[in-house]
Parts: sequence; structure tokens; C-alpha cells
Amino acid sequence: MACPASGACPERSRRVQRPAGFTLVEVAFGLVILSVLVVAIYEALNQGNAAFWRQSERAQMEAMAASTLNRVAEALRQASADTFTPLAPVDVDDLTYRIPTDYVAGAMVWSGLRGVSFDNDPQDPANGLDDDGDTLIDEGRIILTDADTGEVESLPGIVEGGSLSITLADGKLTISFTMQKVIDGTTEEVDLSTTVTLRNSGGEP
Ligand SMILES: [Ca+2]
Ligand SMILES: [Ca+2]
Repeated sequence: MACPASGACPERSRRVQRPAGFTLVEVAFGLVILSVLVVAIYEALNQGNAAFWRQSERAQMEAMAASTLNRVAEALRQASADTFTPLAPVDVDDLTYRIPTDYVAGAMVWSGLRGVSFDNDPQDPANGLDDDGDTLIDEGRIILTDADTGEVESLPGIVEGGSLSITLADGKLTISFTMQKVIDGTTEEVDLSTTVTLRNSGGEP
């Protein structure tokens, strides 16, 4: 068919053009992709925060355990092994002792009875479970006593849970301390140990 002289042939000039914008299918697909990305970013951030929080909690446990160990070691370093009860402690959590305080007329002067013991929280007995639901497992406190002064020192570091082991071997005292805490559904454990060479290993009280 001939085209009119005044213009282009309407059939030939007509082009198939896509409508402006996106189709409903394209929009839906884009939203799905965006949702997946948002969820992935959220999960990544969430996991990062959880890992940071867990590491922070663990660092706090380690700091408290170290502080407690140092204090117990400081107290026991002055003790005489001859004054220990039990005399040869093996993995005990309750020890009494004396320290020499003076030397008069050829005789040692001894302190009153001192003690180191683990006092378990009765609300959370030692069974490996967090019975009172405070995230701390079998928590308790380490108690230092001094009969001369009447002081009872409850170590603040142990409030967050744990246990105590004291063993004497070859003139050296090994003090071990364990803390357990449920962090984000997982049990985290901190084990610390130190060995103390007794300054006063001889002499009868
Ligand atoms: Ca328990
Ligand atoms: Ca507990």
C-alpha cells in the first residue's frame, strides 16, 4: 500500500514501545532481593554484636578469676605448710593455716588461725547446673578469715561463680580456680591456676 505524500507511512513508523516504569513482576522481584539483603545484613550485624558481647563477658570472667587468684595467692604465700589443716591438702576447697608474726627469745610467734574456703551459694548447689537461673553455674564466694582481726573477706571476684582447688606438692601450693557462666546459650568456662612457693615452710606453731 502506498504511503501518503504528506507524511510517513503510519504502519511502518509505528514502533512497539515498552511502557515507562517497572512491571509488577519486576517490582516484586526487586522487593524480594531487597528483603534478602536486609535480612543478611541484619544477621551479620546481629552475629557480630553477639560475638562481641560473648568476648566481653568472657574477658570480664577472666579478669575476676585472675583478681581472685592473686588475692588468695597473696594470703597463702606467707603461710607455713606445717600449720596447714589438712596437713597435706590435695584438691581441697577449705584450708586453715597460720603465719609467723615474730621471733622472740629464740621462738617463733604465730598468728591466730587463718582460713581460705569456698562458700557455695545454697541456691545453686554444685551439680553443673544453673539452678537459680542467674546464668552463673554453681556460683559461690571465696572467703578469707583471720582469727586475730576477726576479719572475714568475701572476695568480690568470685561472686560471678566458680570453685576452688588447693593442692600442696613439693613445698609448692597450687591454687586453681574455675568459673562457668551461660553466655548466649553456651557455657563458657575460665580455668586459672597459679603456683605459690611458700615463704615459711618450716617451724612448728
Ligand atoms: Ca548448680
Ligand atoms: Ca546460678
